[in-house]
Amino acid sequence: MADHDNPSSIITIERHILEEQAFHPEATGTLTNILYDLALAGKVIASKTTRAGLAEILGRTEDINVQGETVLKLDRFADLTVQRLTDHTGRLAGLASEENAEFMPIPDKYPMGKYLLVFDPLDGSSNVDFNMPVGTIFGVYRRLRESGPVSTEEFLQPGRNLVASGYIAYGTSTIFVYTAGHGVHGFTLDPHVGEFLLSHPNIEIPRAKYFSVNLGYQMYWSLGVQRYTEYLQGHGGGIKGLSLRYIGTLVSDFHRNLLAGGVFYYPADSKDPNSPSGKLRLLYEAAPLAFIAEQAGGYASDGTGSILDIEPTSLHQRTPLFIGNKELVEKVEELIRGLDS
Ligand code: AFP
Repeated sequence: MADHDNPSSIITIERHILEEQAFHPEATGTLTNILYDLALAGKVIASKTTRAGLAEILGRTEDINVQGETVLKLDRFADLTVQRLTDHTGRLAGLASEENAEFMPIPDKYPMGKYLLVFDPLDGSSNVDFNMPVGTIFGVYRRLRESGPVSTEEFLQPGRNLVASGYIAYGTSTIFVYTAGHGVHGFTLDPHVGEFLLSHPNIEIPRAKYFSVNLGYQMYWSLGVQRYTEYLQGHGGGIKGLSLRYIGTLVSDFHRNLLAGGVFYYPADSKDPNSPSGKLRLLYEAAPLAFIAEQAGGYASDGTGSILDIEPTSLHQRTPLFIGNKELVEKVEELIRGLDS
């Protein structure tokens, strides 16, 4: 951890992202600025989440989003904040958000850039009512065509194509974690200074301490996933000593396991016949976090192979997700191969 009482050890997010740019001599600074725009969006959203219990913003709207869920005002605020802070800069060619059925092209009055942004503006929003942590997840792709109007197909890129991804966790403090392919770095928002300061350089997942899953759905899982859960609980020669922690906000569960070691999973289940692949979205949640996991020495799988290799077929595609320490995620692949195929 950095010593923020000593000015010479303070590294702001702007400085860090700029220094990362040195890894890419051909870089124009556009990606750097997109990340900085997202950090600003994180600050604005954090200013609302910390006041959620007080402000009029808390409460449900009449609307139902594309996932069939009630949209909270805070979701809409976060969605619009990311759009407003990124759509006019000439850096992006389009945005796709979990909250909108179709992708959002850049308005005609603004210049078009060469990057695409995918994001989940407020992950875990059903936790807002209970003063629990929430987060924003994002991924940045290069667009596939040099020019012309953007199409949905350009967003349907495998996670391997991500040039950067990250999340902002709004918890006891606000933390911005990102990778641009050279390690994973975390920054904590200093509310007095109003800036994200480097607090977690070069994050690597340590030995596993936790497993995180909604055990309430156990009866709906395949045999392989049931055995895996027993393995994590130490039964029949399984791994001993893991603790169970589950918040129900993917960003927060992932962030804890990234720093402390562990595996999070949301498997396929038979609970809802309309959603056989579980609940999580490939584009907005699984792929961006999978890139971070791999950069931190971990791994993310859908139970059969890497999340990063999945070619999406639709914007709101769902996927089973197992993410965290590599050997723990590989173990579920082995059990699913042996018991479910
Ligand atoms: P909400 O945004 O509707 O709260 O969903 C959060 C989420 O997509 C993800 O952040 C959690 O890990 C997961 O759902 C929790 O789902 P369960 O409530 O089914 O366990």
